[in-house]
Amino acid sequence: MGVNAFPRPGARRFTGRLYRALAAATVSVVGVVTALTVTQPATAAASTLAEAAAQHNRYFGVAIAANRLNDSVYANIANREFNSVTAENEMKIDATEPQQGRFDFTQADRIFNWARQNGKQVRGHTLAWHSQQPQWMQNLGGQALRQAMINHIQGVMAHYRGQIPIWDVVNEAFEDGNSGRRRDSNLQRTGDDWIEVAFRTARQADPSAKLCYNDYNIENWTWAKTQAVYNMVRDFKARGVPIDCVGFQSHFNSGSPYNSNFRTTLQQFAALGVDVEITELDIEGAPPQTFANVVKDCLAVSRCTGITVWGVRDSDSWRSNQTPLLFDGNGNKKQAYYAVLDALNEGTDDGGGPSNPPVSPPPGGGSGQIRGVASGRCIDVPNGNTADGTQVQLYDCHSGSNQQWTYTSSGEFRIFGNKCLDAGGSSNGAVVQIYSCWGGANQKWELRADGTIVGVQSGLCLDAVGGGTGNGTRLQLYSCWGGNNQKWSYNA
Ligand code: 9MR
Repeated sequence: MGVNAFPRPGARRFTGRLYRALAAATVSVVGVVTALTVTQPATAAASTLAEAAAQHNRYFGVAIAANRLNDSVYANIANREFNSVTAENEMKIDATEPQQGRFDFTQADRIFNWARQNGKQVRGHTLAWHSQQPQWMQNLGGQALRQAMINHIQGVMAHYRGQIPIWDVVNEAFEDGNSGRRRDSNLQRTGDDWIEVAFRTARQADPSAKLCYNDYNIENWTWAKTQAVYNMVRDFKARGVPIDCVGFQSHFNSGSPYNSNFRTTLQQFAALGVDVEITELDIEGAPPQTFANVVKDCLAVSRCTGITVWGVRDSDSWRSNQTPLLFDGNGNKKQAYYAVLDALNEGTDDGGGPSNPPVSPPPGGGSGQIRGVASGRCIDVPNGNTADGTQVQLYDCHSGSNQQWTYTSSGEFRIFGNKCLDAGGSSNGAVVQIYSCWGGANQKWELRADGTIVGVQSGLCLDAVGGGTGNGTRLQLYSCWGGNNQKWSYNA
């Protein structure tokens, strides 16, 4: 049982902004202080989103509206910064088949050709959807609608066969809220199997295309909708229904906020054997840190193949009043842009991976202590009390069973056999206690490479209250901020 502290974060990396600041500082004192040296990064930081993402073999894309391509500010930014393009509306059903059996690719081709001329990949969006159906389709039902859906998929994919490498085949087929059910729609009423029929049809229509299911409100691992889509994908993989990828739209706002368990979601889906993509990213108010977190989540998951933001400038957004994008209405780079660029450049300077990936000690690898970095003390169940609701504390490390925790393959910390480290809430200050194990997300924890232990339900860090280090200090959940009272080593 050798002590096995989490890997230390690597040597401080110069992120783009820090590097720029240091470089500027050097210039301002040149000739005065000659001893000051700045270590040059091995690889120069990339200066556009596409280049920075390409260093990780990811694409960085944007939703494009055909009627804005004549706006030179818009087109210049789109061309300079992005290497993947999604048609915001032009490849949808109402645009491509306005009358039954009569396809029209005028607007779709404007975007496709612009992307082609500028060397960009196109993500196809979207073939089967309850929304933006032309009137004739809205009026159909039953077998006629099922056949119309099949014809539509075949017609659109035939036009772009071999030329659009990724398609959103089915969009938004699940209900919001806690039901975990399919969304009611005319397509759903043709029978539960409509989704798999769509995927099988798409595979036949263009065997070279990667086929995605795309949805929103499936980013938070604890949400019923997320679990429902996960179960569908698992079932499809088990039964051989052709599905290659899941698109997480990632329209984050106050009603659907980003949660750091997004990384868990991406990992869990990827573990089913599909790629994952962030397909329509925008965030209310464009908080730089949240944008950076989303980027880091994608970089932490090897099957996360790319990120698309849903528009160029705030003024182009479907939610322009929320100013949720990376460029302001004048086309200036926002703080969120620099946060994204820095997050993409981080970890490439020294050839290293993402800065704070989860680590997984071998499950079933025995029990061990969880020792606080600030305190040197261990997480302890007071007096070996096995009652549900007993709050844990810091205490001098010893070999007693009330400090022996087993990290399981499902992410629990077990003690006394069937008790789990349990969060008694999901916001700052929530108590941390032991409770009978029941499989809940409040009993699951992610170990991060920087030594933090993050609650899967809350996305918050396991924290010694008030930065306390003494015997008897209680533990709680608290926003992760990098302090040593939130860092731990686990020696199982
Ligand atoms: O951004 C699109 C907006 O211009 C359209 O009016 C709207 C119509 O439904 O669709 C928007 O794009 C949606 C995307 O196709 C699917 N996910 C949600 C997007 C935002 O509504």
